[in-house]
Amino acid sequence: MTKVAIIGAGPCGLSMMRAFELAEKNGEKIPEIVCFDKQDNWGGLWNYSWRTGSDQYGDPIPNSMYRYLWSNGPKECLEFADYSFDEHFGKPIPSFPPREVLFDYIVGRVSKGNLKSKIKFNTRVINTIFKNDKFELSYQDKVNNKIIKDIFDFVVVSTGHFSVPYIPEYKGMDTFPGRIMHSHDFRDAEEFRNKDVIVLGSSYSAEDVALQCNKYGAKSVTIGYRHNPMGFKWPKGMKEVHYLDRLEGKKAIFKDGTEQNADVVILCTGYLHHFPFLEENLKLKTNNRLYPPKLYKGVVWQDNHKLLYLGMQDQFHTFNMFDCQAWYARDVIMGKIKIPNDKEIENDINKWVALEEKLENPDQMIDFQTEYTKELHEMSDYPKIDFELIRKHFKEWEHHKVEDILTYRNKSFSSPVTGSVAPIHHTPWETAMDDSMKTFLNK
Ligand code: FAD
Ligand code: NA7
Repeated sequence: MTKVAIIGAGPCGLSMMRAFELAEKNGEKIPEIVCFDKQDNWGGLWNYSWRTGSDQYGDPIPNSMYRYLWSNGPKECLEFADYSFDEHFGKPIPSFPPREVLFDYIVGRVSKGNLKSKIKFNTRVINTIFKNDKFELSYQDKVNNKIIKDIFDFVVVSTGHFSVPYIPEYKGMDTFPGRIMHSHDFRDAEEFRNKDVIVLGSSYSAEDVALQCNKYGAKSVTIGYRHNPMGFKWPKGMKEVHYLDRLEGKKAIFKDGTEQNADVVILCTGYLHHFPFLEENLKLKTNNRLYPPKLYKGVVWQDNHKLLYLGMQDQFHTFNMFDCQAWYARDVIMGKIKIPNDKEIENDINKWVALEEKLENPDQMIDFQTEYTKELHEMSDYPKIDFELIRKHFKEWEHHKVEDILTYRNKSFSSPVTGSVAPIHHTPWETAMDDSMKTFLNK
């Protein structure tokens, strides 16, 4: 019997398991599945952990999410086609839920059957080699500190790529008297109340960590961008300046001459695609981009079609794109989709990479990833979902952010699955200090 290893039980790994589960429900004979996760629960990054550094077994913590994290895009854009928010919560809920609510939704879909029994928790895959047309996986049972080996026909890598921080160095860091940390280790903005905070970076983490610090009472927040400023209308107490030149004692000195007192520097400088558990010729090597090369249809490893990667793209689309990838991967594994010859694969990858390299603004990037997801969607029986509406929502969301970065999370969107319109949340995001599911759902 064909045997499949799924490495990681975050949203991508769970999409993969769900795809097989539905095929089985349809009467198809599915392969044997073993899923591994190094955490003690499923949900990936959405499974919040207070821990930073390494866990009780000495293994690096994958979690990068923090307290008071609210969805950074409309939930309607990530809705599962086969399991709507209305179905899970029994009523329409607002468009920008906090982390706990999304965690509940993700695991709700997979909790009804027996999928959890197929996951080995607290189990870290440490090595994968390909020989004699099979994969030999070595994994560590962390609790009992045992190394075990097993053989698989296919490997699905769904380990995420926002867990291993990229940490640049700036002049003066070695003598800075305050705290220097990466957003990977950021957990609670309360820590920075009355502090002068420097945030470096200009993407999602920089934006959200900076806003969080401001919301929870930092004295000042100064964002240092490298290439392009985010350019939002920042509220009182926040500013965005060009690139940190150096730290001198407690002073941060920027390229544009700005000098700012600093208690803490938070590096929101992104993450590394890091696969220490794969042999060299199986490793995807890429920066964070919308179309990493060497992945046919963004999923199948060009040099070995029995190795599949999920969710390795930079992301506008998330959960339903992961689903489209997983449904496609399932059909490749089950032989329902045939992979073309090497030349066609190369041409297809090159076509997407060339298109990606021409993208100039967020609207074009949204179009690009929507087209990619739609193409995948058409290749499997993933249920109907309105990607044109999702495209429209993403563009509207981008424009809401430009209008006012403090209020974009107070808006409402309609579901691409059920058509229902989200109610406006009872408390505007700027003043909603409690992010618990109970408070979010119950008022
Ligand atoms: P992950 O969620 O990272 O899950 C990977 C899993 O693999 C983990 O459980 C990990 O333990 C396991 N694993 C890793 N290595 C091994 C190994 N060697 N052996 C066994 N198991 C292993 N997306 C949104 O849609 N909306 C948001 O608001 C949003 N906010 C975000 C905020 C932050 C701070 C970050 C970092 C990301 C955010 N994202 C958001 C994007 C997020 O990456 C995706 O939503 C999603 O979690 C990706 O799923 P994944 O399964 O690919 O990876
Ligand atoms: P991203 O989106 O990969 O962004 C990384 C950012 O880091 C980006 O703005 C880079 O700026 C910046 N960067 C990288 N190196 C440096 C140095 N040396 N100095 C200053 N800035 C630097 O990662 P995020 O953590 O923001 O987002 C990851 C996920 O978390 C995302 O999917 C969200 O949903 C939440 P550049 O543009 O290259 O100048």
